[in-house]
Amino acid sequence: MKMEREVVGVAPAAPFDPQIAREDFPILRERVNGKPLVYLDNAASTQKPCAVIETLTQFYRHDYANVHRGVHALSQRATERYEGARETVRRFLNAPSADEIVFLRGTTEAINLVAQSFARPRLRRGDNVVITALEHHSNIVPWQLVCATLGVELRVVPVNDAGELNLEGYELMVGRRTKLVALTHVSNAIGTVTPLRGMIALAHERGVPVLVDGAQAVSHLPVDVTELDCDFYAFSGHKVFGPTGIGALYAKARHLAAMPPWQCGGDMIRTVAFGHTEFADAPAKFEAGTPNIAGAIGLAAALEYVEAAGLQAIAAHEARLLDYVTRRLSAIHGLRILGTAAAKAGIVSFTMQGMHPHDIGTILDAGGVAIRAGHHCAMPLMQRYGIAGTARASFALYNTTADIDALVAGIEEAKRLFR
Ligand code: C6P
Repeated sequence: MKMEREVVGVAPAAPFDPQIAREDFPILRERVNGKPLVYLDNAASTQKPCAVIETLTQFYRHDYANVHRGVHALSQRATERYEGARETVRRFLNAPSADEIVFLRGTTEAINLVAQSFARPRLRRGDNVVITALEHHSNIVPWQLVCATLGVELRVVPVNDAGELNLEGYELMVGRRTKLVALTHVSNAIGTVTPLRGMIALAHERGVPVLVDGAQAVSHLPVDVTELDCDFYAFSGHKVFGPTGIGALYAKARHLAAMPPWQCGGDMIRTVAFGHTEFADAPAKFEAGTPNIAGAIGLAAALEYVEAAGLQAIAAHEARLLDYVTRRLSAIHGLRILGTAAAKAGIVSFTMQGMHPHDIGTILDAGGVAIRAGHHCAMPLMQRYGIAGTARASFALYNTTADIDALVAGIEEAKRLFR
């Protein structure tokens, strides 16, 4: 089968005004080192709109209690809001059922759950798991751990210099003994958007389930798990304007039904006796203990905020920012952009001749510009390019071309200091 490269189609959308969005984020009015904050570290974590901050405050002030336990009014209210949040996540991902949404701490915990509960019992010596060279450590190390203990091969789809996956290599790698494909939707380190549809279809033709790491996609692109037909989709709330410590795993119902629980305790059982325990159905089976109730409710507020802004409009706005930053940075002598894939989300990674990425980050910070510098928890990808790390600017709906001008001015200042 020949796979077409998917170029991310951004449908024309109503013009999006980042200035209006900025009003919703109080932290953007902060000054840092005496300068107005320019926040370009959204891939690490996004800032929170009033809608989320106020939802959390309102919940703790008026509705807070533990969930699924009490007959009293507050517990019922909290339970309704928590389960309502699950329905919001379902709608956001267009999953068939809210029972297919498991609340977890984030992407990392979601991938570890799939590795331990789905993959481990199915893997036999001589099998393989396929990942890609673009992965974050969270989508490498959990697989390494299960593969190493079971004598399973970890196969890695390579990337070309532009940061695009080698799809011919992928076709050859997914074989008779492949038990799972795990790949990122958007690379956190260089911004590549992977051609998911074709890759999932190919894996499915060969009977192989697919996990998608959606940590960097959900705040940038519309995600439809039904259309993608992925088996698992993981994301973190804090990267989509929600609280930290909350995220979700979408998993097809039949997989969840077949997976044993990974952590055990309260709320995930039907009956317990000393001789035998009967587990609850999914998703409760995977949510042992008191969950992050406020986190889930705050996440739902964040997703509603994003839905109201419109992901098509956000994607179109960020595409314009990416275009602008790429043009501005390309004009800087001695600057190298890492990742020039045809399909990219709002992330730009770069190095500067004669300068360590940390120095770039420190000088930019002095000017109030927040970026991330380092390996971005993607050390194998850095090794692929023969570098230790990059400076990375990553965008969200509230960023403007003025933010990019401040970034460029900071880089020029760094060049001047290092001359
Ligand atoms: N990337 C970054 O600065 P958690 O920590 O579980 O919320 O997300 C982990 C994770 C998994 N996959 C991808 C593609 C990611 O980008 C991240 C987090 C941050 O790029 C922090 S290292």
